[in-house]
Amino acid sequence: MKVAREHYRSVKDLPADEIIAPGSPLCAGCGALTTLRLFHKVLGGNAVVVNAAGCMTLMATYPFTPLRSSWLYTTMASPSAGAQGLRDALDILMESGRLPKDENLNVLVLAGDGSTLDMGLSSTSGAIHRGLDFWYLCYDNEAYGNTGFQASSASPLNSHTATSPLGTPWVKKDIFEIWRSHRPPYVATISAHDAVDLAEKVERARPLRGAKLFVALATCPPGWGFEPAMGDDLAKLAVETGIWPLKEAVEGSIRHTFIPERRRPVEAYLEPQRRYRHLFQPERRPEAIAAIQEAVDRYWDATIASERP
Ligand SMILES: Cc1ncc(C[n+]2csc(CCOP(=O)(O)OP(=O)(O)O)c2C)c(N)n1
Ligand code: SF4
Repeated sequence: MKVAREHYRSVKDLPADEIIAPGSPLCAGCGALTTLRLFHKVLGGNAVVVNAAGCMTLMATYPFTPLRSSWLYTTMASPSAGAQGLRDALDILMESGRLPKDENLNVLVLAGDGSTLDMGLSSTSGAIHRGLDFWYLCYDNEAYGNTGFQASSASPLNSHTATSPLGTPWVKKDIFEIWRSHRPPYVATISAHDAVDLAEKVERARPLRGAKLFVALATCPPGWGFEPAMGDDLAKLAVETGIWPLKEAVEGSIRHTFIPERRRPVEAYLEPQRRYRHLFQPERRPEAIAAIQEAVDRYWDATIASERP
């Protein structure tokens, strides 16, 4: 079940304008880059990106950049503090008449899960609490990608990372709920696989003043261990197995924008990825696979009970 589309009926309705030119130093098949490309074209070029150190930082290595918008680089812990400085500066310039109001910019934080869920959480918590008017796009590749794929608190249960070679023993932190508990106007999960859902969410958030979070599952060929051409298949499987729910919370009230009618077994998503190979080889570990399936089933049982009429 999909919610009714309000702004875009199909991908053909998305803006044709590209804010990011082809060619970048990122890996072939980088899901984070596809997400940023889609997100930015819907948001529009009138934005300044505040980027926490991570893979996306390679997009702005002077003097080369594929971006048409402006860019501020910050430490991993401080993109939301950087966003506050930029928002204040833009507001002061407009109030004093030095910046025409129609040249106002959207302030967009762009950060990985390591920055978002771990190092930068404190400054972001403060920014949401202060009601800072900004956009936040977290590309969640489920580890510290840029430095060799070490575990972050977004790394999923039983997944291999450089620092959890036998499988991550912890459950992924729920950044959607952490943000929601701060009562910002808008929080959403998105997937580059469903560009129309992504675009619809940007439009629903656009009129809202305050902090607006978008968390995207970002397929990562070298970190997850798959051929770059398979990226969209995996993103689709993440949604169809129910591992990556598509949802939003407007002023705190949650709804799922897609409820899979018949969820595929999680194995369909896990098995093609090298980071889960130890669950299938040299011998199958049914209890570890079942733990992942049970968590997904529990989530959807509760969701369906609360959201289905
Ligand atoms: C305080 C601090 N520790 C370590 C680093 C080194 N470092 C640069 S990028 C990066 C990984 C960032 O991970 P994430 O935020 O998940 O983004 P990704 O690399 O996956 O794009 C690290 C650890 C740093 N810049 N700052
Ligand atoms: S390591 Fe992963 S997130 Fe980083 S650029 Fe490569 S594909 Fe993208």
